[in-house]
Amino acid sequence: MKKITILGSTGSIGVNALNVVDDQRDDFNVIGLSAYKNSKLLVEQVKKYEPEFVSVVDREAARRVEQELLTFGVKILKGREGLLELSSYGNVDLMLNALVGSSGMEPTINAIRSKVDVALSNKESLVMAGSIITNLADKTDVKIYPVDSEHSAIWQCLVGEDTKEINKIILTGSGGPFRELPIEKFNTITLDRALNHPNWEMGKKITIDSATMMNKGLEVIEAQWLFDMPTEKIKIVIHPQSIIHSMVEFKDKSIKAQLGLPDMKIPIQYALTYPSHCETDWDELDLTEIQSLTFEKPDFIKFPCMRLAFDVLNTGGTAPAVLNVANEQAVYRFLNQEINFNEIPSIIEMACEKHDFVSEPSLDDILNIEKWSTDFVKSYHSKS
Ligand code: MN3
Repeated sequence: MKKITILGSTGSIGVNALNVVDDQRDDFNVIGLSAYKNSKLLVEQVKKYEPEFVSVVDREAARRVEQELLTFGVKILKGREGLLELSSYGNVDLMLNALVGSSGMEPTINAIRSKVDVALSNKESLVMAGSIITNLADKTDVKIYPVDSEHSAIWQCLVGEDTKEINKIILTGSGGPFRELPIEKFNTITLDRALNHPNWEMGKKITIDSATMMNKGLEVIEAQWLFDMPTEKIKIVIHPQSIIHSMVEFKDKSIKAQLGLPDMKIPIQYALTYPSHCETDWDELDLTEIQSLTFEKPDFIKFPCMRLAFDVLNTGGTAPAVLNVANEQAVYRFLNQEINFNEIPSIIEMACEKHDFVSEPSLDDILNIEKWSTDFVKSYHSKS
């Protein structure tokens, strides 16, 4: 039985992961769960999976959870410190990090320090601190298993291969809801339209990241660290049907691709059960029904967030962390309807230009830059 902790168990990835656990109930023992503030769902999960620990970041929600679970033998860890404590707990085999945003970085580092393998859905961890995390994982011999569907696809394509023979990695992306919208109309984009993704059901932050295409940019950075690839060997191809989840081209120009219906349960389960592909009763992909798979070049003019991601990757140091935090804060402001869609990339670009660059940042440098970038975006006055 694999002992697992799931951070962000009440979010979209966390809920899907528990569905996977339901299907493979004899293989997993859930030791820890964590939520930000969804106390109702967390209490249900605790009653069902009987973990030893839960962490609740929001204090008010933590009190509610405590009251509901008075007679339950579960230790409740509160606040941000509680989350950091849960992620440092070493007596588990695998921690799924399904937290949203830069708050997921320290928990990833904690798990690796405690020699716990990480199934990583929180791509922001690697965007913020890719060098620190990959060095630490090497030193402690901890494995990082990708959960992001594109990276899971690449990982599956690389089973049995020599990574020195990779010619390039081809990340596919659906293009989001505004792929066909002319650039002149981008100033009319409303929150509702941006929250309406054509193929994937996801949380709000990543749905907006998909609309701006920053999600693909973050994934380029994530791929660089996961697969130790130089920037010039990572390409983006737009593939609106989201059936091919990514590809690897080898030196002989042979290309391997991984296909499947756009359902996050597939990459989640592979990360939890690797190297096995376990039996499921999920829907099958019928290519005769899909009929055609199409591909386009990415549009870096319409979607400047993708260009910014390649820029910070080339700059290195603290630049990707600034991009990540500025993006996150800008997305929250867009979700609060305080700024318009076009302002997201401009704010990020300003933050990247203005920050005090550090070329080989320590964890403290990154935490300082996180604070600076947050303040920078919060103090921005919208022009709309
Ligand atoms: Mn993805």
